Amino acid sequence: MEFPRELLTHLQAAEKVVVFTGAGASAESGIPTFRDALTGLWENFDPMALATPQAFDENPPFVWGWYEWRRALVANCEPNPAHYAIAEMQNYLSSLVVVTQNVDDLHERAGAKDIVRLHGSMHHPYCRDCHLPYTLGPVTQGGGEEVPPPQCPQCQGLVRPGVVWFGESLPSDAWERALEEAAQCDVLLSVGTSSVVYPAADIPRLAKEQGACLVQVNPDETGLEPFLDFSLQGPAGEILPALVEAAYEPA
Ligand code: BV8
Ligand code: ZN
Repeated sequence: MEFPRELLTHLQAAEKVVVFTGAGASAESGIPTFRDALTGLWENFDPMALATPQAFDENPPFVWGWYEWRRALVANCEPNPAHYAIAEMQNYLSSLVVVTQNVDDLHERAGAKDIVRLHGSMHHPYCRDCHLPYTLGPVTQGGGEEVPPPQCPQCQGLVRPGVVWFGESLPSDAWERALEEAAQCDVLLSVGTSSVVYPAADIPRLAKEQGACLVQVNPDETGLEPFLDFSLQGPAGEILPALVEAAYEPA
């Protein structure tokens, strides 16, 4: 796979790289993205009807069951070559920060060390009432049925998924860190995101405005096109390993 010489030079000269990822980074692991027509999780559910605090309050077992279904799916998936290539890049840079919108644990499982989670994690639920973190047991059900959420051992409140729902603000520490890293990076790789969910979708643009080289890895076009320095069209699982090799491990 060929890459523009200028892009390779940017990556070789870079000290700090931010890899900004969305659902597409996990697609080749077998995890449906939110919007891809055939596999989108939301294909079968109304996203605004599920990924909101209102939905959980209205029907806790239905929403908790959806997250347990997803957790079972993720538990049975493996990181894909995109996740491993991102972790590999760490060896060649003084700083590589993964800023992810995803709530799966595939970046960790592939060895990424510095991860900023803008939308939380499906693996770290907490009590809706007293916010006590809750430790999940091994995932049991994968059938997509309703599952009553656990009760908080401290206040008997309902345990909720540890993700940021629509209408909820992002964790301030993660958001502040993401802004800081976007402002300081030499290159930002936007991987597998349709760039339509805010405020996360502002991160690549902010990096560009502060002088970073902005690269997109996505088979499709996204809202980011007008701001890109380089657009690498194709699946991240193929492009990223080739890019890391071309930039850092030339034959
Ligand atoms: C906030 C966690 C305010 C949960 C997620 C109108 C009504 C209501 C709200 C809004 C509105 N207009 C704007 C808003 C704000 C809203 C928003 O942006 N809505 C959008 C839909 C318009 N944002 C919010 O509500 C945010 N909070 O604004 O708070 C506030 C402020 C102060 C105080 C109080 C409140 C919170 C948003 C977070 C929502 N939670 N996830 C869960 O996961 O269940 S978002 C969820 O969807 C994901 O986390 C992800 O971020 C997003 C999906 O986006 P992508 O990751 O980009 O995935 P997508 O499927 O879209 O695209 C996949 C891409 O991959 C595609 O481009 C595809 O081509 C590509 N691809 C496919 N295969 C591959 C590939 N790429 C590479 N390789 C491949 N192989
Ligand atoms: Zn509680």
